[in-house]
Amino acid sequence: MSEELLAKAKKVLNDNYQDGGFTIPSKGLYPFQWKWDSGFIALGFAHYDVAKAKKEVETILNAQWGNGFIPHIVFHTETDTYFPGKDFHESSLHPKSSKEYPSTGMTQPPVFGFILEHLYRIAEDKNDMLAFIEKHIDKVFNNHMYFYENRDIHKEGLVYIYHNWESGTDNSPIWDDIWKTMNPPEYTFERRDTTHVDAAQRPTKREYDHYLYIIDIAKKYNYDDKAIAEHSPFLVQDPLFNTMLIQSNASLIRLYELLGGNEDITALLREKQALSISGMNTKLFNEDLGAYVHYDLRQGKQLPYICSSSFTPLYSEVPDAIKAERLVSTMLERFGGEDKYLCASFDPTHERFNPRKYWRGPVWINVNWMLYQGLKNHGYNELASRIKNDSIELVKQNGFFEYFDARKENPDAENSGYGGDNFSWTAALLIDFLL
Ligand code: 9WN
Repeated sequence: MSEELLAKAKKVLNDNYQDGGFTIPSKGLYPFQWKWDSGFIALGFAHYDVAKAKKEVETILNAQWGNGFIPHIVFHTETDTYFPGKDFHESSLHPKSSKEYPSTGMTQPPVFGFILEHLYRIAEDKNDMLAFIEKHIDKVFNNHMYFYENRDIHKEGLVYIYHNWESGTDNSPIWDDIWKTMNPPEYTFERRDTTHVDAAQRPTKREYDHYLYIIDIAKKYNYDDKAIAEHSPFLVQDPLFNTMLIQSNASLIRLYELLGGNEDITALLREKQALSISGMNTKLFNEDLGAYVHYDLRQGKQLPYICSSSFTPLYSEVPDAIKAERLVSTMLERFGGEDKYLCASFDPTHERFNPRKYWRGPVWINVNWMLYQGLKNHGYNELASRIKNDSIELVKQNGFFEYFDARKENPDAENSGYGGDNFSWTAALLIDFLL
């Protein structure tokens, strides 16, 4: 059975691979290369087609800007089946943007440090992979320095995101509190996503108005980081984003050590790492909730909600044994009932939970993969296995969807897989789970 599932997963990835040397997340819905998707996709390919794994990473890193920034979408091809496309984003407004590759002017979570380390773990020919890593590692390091130099405005080791799309968790109920502080104009535009997917599973039109308005403000300042930090109505320190930076820092340090030399770089990374870990624990941990939460820099306060991002610091050295235990009990108490698959993207006990809508409740395989790694690293093997088995089960029963209903008994639909079908990271990470 798992052989069959594995073969299907490989087919999804192979079918989504494009001639330009990158993989789309899902046909129709997402026709370009996305940043964090491409990291997870490379991990899947690494198990059976190393050349494609390397190409995926190489292609996105080629689109890096002169200041180290790596964009969230790279528009390698022309198509108007996605909105907003390159004409809306206009990355050329930024003086250091790539001249060759049009992109968005926002980013996504920093995956590539730990992805490079996983590629090395999986590779049979370690020397060959090390040579690949040596060629690309400085780009990833420069990307981390971009974050620390431009987005850590209080020099506390925590970097900000200025758009909900930067978080990767686009319409999380966490952002509802921020939308209340804004009153964007009513944009006129043609939605494309809802021509591919049931509108009940996607963000609302009004939410899109907010998304577009923040981009318009960033564009007004030519995507200048300082101006964005000053003027963006959305400015948040996200526990998932910062965890991924920290976990990627740790991988970079180990890889640089493996390569030898580079003492200045590793010393700098260690210094940043210590600051970031302490920032996470002092500013983003919420004692009452027993979880990490988002911090709204605009309003100067924590956003006191628990979502799957709240547990992802387990995928790093951020929580000590006591905090790790706290996280696990919060997860089990609120998200872990016997009637549920782990791990819902938003607190199932909260009124804002919606089991079918995107990041407002459904289970996502990439977050599950990070939680699995984290739980294992912190010694919670049984819970790690539960998350892994739940992920495999959801895909086996429903197919390679973008997200899944966390309820084991689903009264609303026969199929509990939602959003895009034949979704690349679901396939890629399933391969890693199975092998
Ligand atoms: C906007 C590609 C991306 C993922 C995000 C996911 C979704 C895009 C959209 O798809 O976002 O970036 O148009 O909804 O939320 O995490 O990277 O798979």
